[in-house]
Parts: sequence; C-alpha cells; structure tokens
Amino acid sequence: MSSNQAQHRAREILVRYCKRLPKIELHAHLNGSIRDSTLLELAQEHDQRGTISSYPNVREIILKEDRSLQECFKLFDVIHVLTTDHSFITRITKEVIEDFAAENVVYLELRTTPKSNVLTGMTKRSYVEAVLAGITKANLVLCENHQLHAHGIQVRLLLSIDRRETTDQAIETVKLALEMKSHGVVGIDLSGNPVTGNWKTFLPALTYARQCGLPVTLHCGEVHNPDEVEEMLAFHPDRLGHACVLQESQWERLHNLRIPVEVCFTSNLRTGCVKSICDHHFAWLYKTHYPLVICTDDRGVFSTNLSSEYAIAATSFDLSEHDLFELAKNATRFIFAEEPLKRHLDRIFAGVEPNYR
Ligand code: 6MZ
Repeated sequence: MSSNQAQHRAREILVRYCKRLPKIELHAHLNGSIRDSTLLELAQEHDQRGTISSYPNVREIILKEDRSLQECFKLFDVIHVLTTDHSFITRITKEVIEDFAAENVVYLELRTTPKSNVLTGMTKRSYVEAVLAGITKANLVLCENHQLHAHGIQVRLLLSIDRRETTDQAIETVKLALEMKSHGVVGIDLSGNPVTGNWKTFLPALTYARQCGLPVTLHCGEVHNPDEVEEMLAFHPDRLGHACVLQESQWERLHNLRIPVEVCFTSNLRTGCVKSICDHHFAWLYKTHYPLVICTDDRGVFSTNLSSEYAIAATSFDLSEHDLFELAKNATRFIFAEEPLKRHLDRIFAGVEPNYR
C-alpha cells in the first residue's frame, strides 16, 4: 500500500470512528444548519410565489463555497427570507434533528432566534411553537426508525437574542424562554453579527434570565473587541461561544474562570476568526485541561458536521480515538438541561465505554 493509500485508509477509519461515537452538540444555530437541498427547494417555492426577486442570485449565494464573516451574515439574511413560514420552520427543525441523529448525536442543544413577521402573521411565540412542532415530528420519525438510532437523540432549545435587537425585544425573548421552559427551552444565547450593536443593550435581559435561573451562553471574541470580551468575562456566563480573539491577560483570566468554551473549528477558519488550524486556541485549551466542547456552529452554512469536527481535532492536534471519546463524554458536564437527563447521557457513555478503550 502506498503512503497516500495508507493515509486515505487511516482517514476513512477515523471518520467512521467519529461518526459512530455518541456525541453532544451544544452550539448549533437552526437557520445555519439547513441542508443546501432544502434551501434551494424553498428558494424555488418563493420564486414561484414571486416572493424573491432573482432565483439564480439566491442559488449562487447559497452554493458559494468560501465566505467571510460578513458574507455569512448576508447569507443569514437570505436564509431568513426563505424561512418566514411556520411550516418551513417546522420542516427545517425536523430535518436538522434527523441530520444530527444520523451521525449519532445523542443530545442536541439547538439554538434559534425567535422572529416576528407581520406579513406571515408570525410572532416570536408562534415561531418557537413551529420549532417545537418540528422537534415533535423528528421524534416521531426517529422513534419509528429506532433501530438506526440506538441511543435516540434528546433535543433541548436555547432562544437566541440577535445583536440587532432592542433591550425590550431581548427581554421579550427571555420571558418567552421562561414560559416555554416546560417545553424544553433550557437557556439563552446572545449571537448575531459581532460588529453590530453593543452587547450592553442586552445586559438587562441577560441579567433577568440569570435571576430567573436560565443559563446563558454568549458569543464572545469572534472579532477584536477587547473591551467587550472584558465585560463578558466579568458577567461570567455559563458558557462562551468561540472565544477566539482574546488578549494575553484575558486568556489568563479565562483560564482561572473556567467558563466552558464551545469550539467550532470549521466556522472559525472559514470566517477568519482564527488564521489557521495551528493557531486555534483549542491546542492551548486542551493542553491545560480547560472545559470545552466541540461543536458545528452552522453545519449547513459551513458544509460540515459534528463527526468531521471531531476528525479535525484528531488530525490537527494528534488526538487518539480514546481522547476523542473522553472529549465527547466530558461534554455532558456542560449541558444546560436538567440533572436526570445528564445522568441518562452519562449512562449512555458508560455503557459504550468498553468499546472505545
Ligand atoms: C454569531 C451567529 C453565527 O437564530 O436564525 N449566528 N452569530 N456568530 C456566528 N458565527 C458564524 N452563526 C449564526 O440562526 C441564524 C442566526 O444565528 C446567529 C446569527 O444571528 C444568525 O442570523 P437562527 O436560527
């Protein structure tokens, strides 16, 4: 076997292993995780209804390979035009869950920004209800095919606040999350274009969430903004998304705070938040036994999946299969869901551990 063939074979074995591994996904945006084929179908439907002006343009934007961070946010604007119907929201939720289940994700914390739209009669509440309907549909389909998904997939929801929103809109989202707690909403996320708005606008809403016992995760340090990073660390959220661009003293501070970090390799590389995989802060986090979890961010927008992200960790940082298993297993410590579910997930990992030593 040539060395190329051997490498190819080793890669195949690794990818198969990563797919088989039970995994926890804690940073996945619903509208960033839609299949390209579904987006194209929705675009065609809108084209026939005359609700988008140029199908070829939309198609080109959807299928573009490389995107800067700002181009990503242009794409999100396009996607949001395509997903304004309740039925579409239900459909994409169901498909996204099926896709994660198909690669052995056993717990998915899906996040999405509740949106209102006067034209389609959508309110933040009806948006979330459409998402919940998608979760129910996915559960039904997956139950019917339970032999394909030995451990099943538990889905919980985080409601996101977009950095373009106002304080009042953010508070509305937190109130909605509190009302929907019994339906599987387990926390709040602050996301959106990092060069837009001021995160302090959302501090009243985030503080309110915390006072009411809702965990909070913040997108932090996707771009150079040391003052914001400083303030976010002082707020001490329950988790941090990305945390790529920090100053020396802030890395030290983070190290002491031990706030779990949601790491998204492909997203960080594609958007240029991190120059190369060798420069990725995962190396430092991992070496120092820092609490972290590997995630996808936007599996559709970045054409990735959680198994590939684990494979990237293995090949780029020389991790063994057992190291990957430990990473996946430890992620249960950082979920926002209730304790009994944590114990259920721990049992899944304990049950399969002998196969992964
Ligand atoms: C910050 C991001 C993001 O909420 O409509 N989003 N926010 N940084 C990122 N890194 C690339 N990727 C996605 O999903 C899409 C929304 O998630 C946030 C943005 O607000 C985007 O509009 P939902 O389901």
